[in-house]
Parts: sequence; C-alpha cells; structure tokens
Amino acid sequence: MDSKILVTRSSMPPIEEYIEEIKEMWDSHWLTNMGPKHRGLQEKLEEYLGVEHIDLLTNGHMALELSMQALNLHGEVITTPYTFASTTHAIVRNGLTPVFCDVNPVDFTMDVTKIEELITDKTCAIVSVHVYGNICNIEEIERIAKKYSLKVIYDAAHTFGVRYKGKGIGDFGDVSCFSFHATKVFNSIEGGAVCFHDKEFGEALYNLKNFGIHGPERVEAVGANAKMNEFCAAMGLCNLRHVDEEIAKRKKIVERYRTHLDGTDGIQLNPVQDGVTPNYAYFPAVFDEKEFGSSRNEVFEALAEQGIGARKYFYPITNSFECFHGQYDVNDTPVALHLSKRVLTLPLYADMSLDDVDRICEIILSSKK
Ligand code: T4K
Repeated sequence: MDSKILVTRSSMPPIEEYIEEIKEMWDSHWLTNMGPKHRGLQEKLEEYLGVEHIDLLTNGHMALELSMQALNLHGEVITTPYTFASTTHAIVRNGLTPVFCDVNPVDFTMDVTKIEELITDKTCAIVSVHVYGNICNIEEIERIAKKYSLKVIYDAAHTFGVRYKGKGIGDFGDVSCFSFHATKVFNSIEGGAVCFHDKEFGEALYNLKNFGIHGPERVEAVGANAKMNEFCAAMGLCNLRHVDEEIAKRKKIVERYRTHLDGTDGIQLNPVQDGVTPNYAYFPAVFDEKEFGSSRNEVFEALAEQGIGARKYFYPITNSFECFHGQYDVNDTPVALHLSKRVLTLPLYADMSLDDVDRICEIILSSKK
C-alpha cells in the first residue's frame, strides 16, 4: 500500500507501448503541426466520443478560450463560479462579462431555474460546466438558449467518454470543450479538444489555433498557436487503447467509496444520474459540520496527517478570486459558496487499491463526532 496518496495520479500506458508509438518520429523528424499522430488521434476520438467534428488543441483552457473567440461573442455570458479557474478566465480573457448563475445543490451543475432571470439584451451565451462528470440539465439549457438565441458552450473538461441517452456528451451544445490534462480520465499529457457541428466555426477555430495559415504562402486570418504536438497526440493514442479499462477500474473505486460513505449522516454524495453512462472522474463529498461533527477542513487535516491529499475542488469559487476583487458578489451564488466551503474531492485514479479506499474512509468516518 502506498503511504502517500494524492487526489489523483496520471494514467500512463506501458512504456514500451509509448516508445513504439513515438519511434517513427525519430525517422520522420515530424514533431508537430498536425502530423500523423495528431490526425490519427483526431480520427479515433471523433469515433470514440461519438461527435460530428473535433479539433485538437494544446490544452482544455485554450479549447475554451479559442472557442469563445471563434464564436465571435460579445457582451455577457451566463456561467457558474463552481469550477476550475479556466472556465471564468476564458470568458474574461475574451473581453466578455461573466454573469454568475448559482448551481443546484444536488449535482452542482448550473441551476437552470435561475438562468432566465439573468438574461439581458447583452447576453450572448451560456457557458455551463459538466462538473465532476455530472452532466448539466441539457434539455433545459437548450430550450432557454433557443428561446433567447444564445450560444451554448459546455465545459466538458470532466466528462471524457460520458454518454447521455446513448449520445456522446461532446455532441451537445454549439461547442463542447474537453481537457486531456495529465489529471483527467483520459490524458495526452497536456491537451484539449473542441467538439462542434458548424464547419464555419471549425474553420475559425483552426485559424486561431494555427496563425490563420493555410499553406506556406497563404495566411487567411489573424490567429494564435494552440496546436497539439505529436508527442502529446502519441500519448493520447496509447491512453485511448486503455481508457475503457481505466474507467472500469475507477468504477470499482467509486463503488467502494459509496459502500463506506453512502447514507452517513452529514456526508452528501452526488447521486447517479439517469440516462448517463458515467466516467467516474471525481469523487466529491460534502461535509455538513452540524451533522457530521467535524468540518470539511478538519477532515482534510485528518487525511493530510496520514499522507492523504484530498483536494478542495472547487474552493474558492471563481467569483471570489483575488484577481476579480470587488467585481462580483459571492452572495449571488449562495449554493456554490456553501458547497465550496464544505466539499472535498477524495483521491481517485484507476490504479488506486481498494485497501487505500478502505483506509481513507476509515479516517473520514473516525473523524465523525
Ligand atoms: N475546465 C475545468 C472544469 C477544469 O477542471 C479544467 C482543468 C479546465 C477547464 C482546463 O483544462 P486544462 O487547460 O488544464 O487542460 C488540476 C489540473 O491541472 C487541471 O487540468 C484541472 N482542471 C484541475 C481540476 O486540476 P491543480 O492545480 O489541482 O493540479 P495539481 O498540479 O495540483 O495536480 C493535482 C494532482 O494530480 C497532484 O496532486 C498529483 C496528480 N498529478 C498532477 C500532475 C501535474 C499527476 O499524477 N501527474 C501530473 O502530471 O489543477
């Protein structure tokens, strides 16, 4: 049993498999700029994720930021603060104004009953997060977006491989953005992808990720550089071969956590969502000090003392970040604020042992007063 356990640990293919995958690059010297590994991964992911079109980028953040730019958005964007910094930063870095909608207290995704009251004549889009792998209320978001002619961007960083009613989660909304960061269910070391339907959007995104270059003597648009390199794409190709197995292992870990923690007074877990094929990306537990006896921070410390690195994803909420000092009011999103002060995401990765889960739960339950 490992004595130190971190919140997650990158999935890695057998080293021989990766070496085999990158070997030919020593002959070709082709390391980036949409080479064969990039093209191969793009094709395989389109199929695996069940999406119409996909483009690969350097990371999940650039997927979000450049998608918003490619959609040519202006004005206000309705979003949630209960997320990683990236979601809000992508909005702000596009010169857009985030308007924070609260999350629902059950699965912590956007509270769709609060969206319409936030819409103004400046609203251009909804940027909603499938947080922890829990999917948003897609039907309701689509209904509202249609009614007010808003674009829908899903931050799907946590939902690699998730399906809803048999359809790949990346196929919903105008755009869905995945992260393939080292800490994700599927990783390409660093990496990200944008899934979309509209070919014109695809061209605009491509221009942004590759300087608008369409040939050695042809530059069609002003763009940046957000191309996935061949080493990352090769890692993605290898990891994709094992991802179903990895998800199956994660399922066992999550089930074990649930066996110990489900129904414990003062601990709230996310329910299993109807119609969803999950990916077991994260395992959040919300501690109510009044009922549990110990606070989230006390449980965090008890675990840390035993070498267990749970994390407070997502504390602080993004509308309380120092960089936004005075701009937003956290009291506009009381549920997100409440959760952020009580949540712990417990260690979860495919190769974690069930003994480790037992040990973690024992520490948690013995801190109950
Ligand atoms: N939207 C959402 C909702 C997101 O959650 C994220 C990223 C994004 C957008 C943006 O996607 P990217 O641009 O990152 O592709 C981590 C990740 O860096 C970040 O990707 C992720 N969300 C976020 C939730 O978690 P940190 O600052 O907590 O990472 P760090 O370095 O503390 O790592 C956490 C643990 O992971 C470590 O304790 C050990 C393990 N780890 C870490 C690294 C870097 C490994 O096993 N291998 C590694 O290489 O942000």
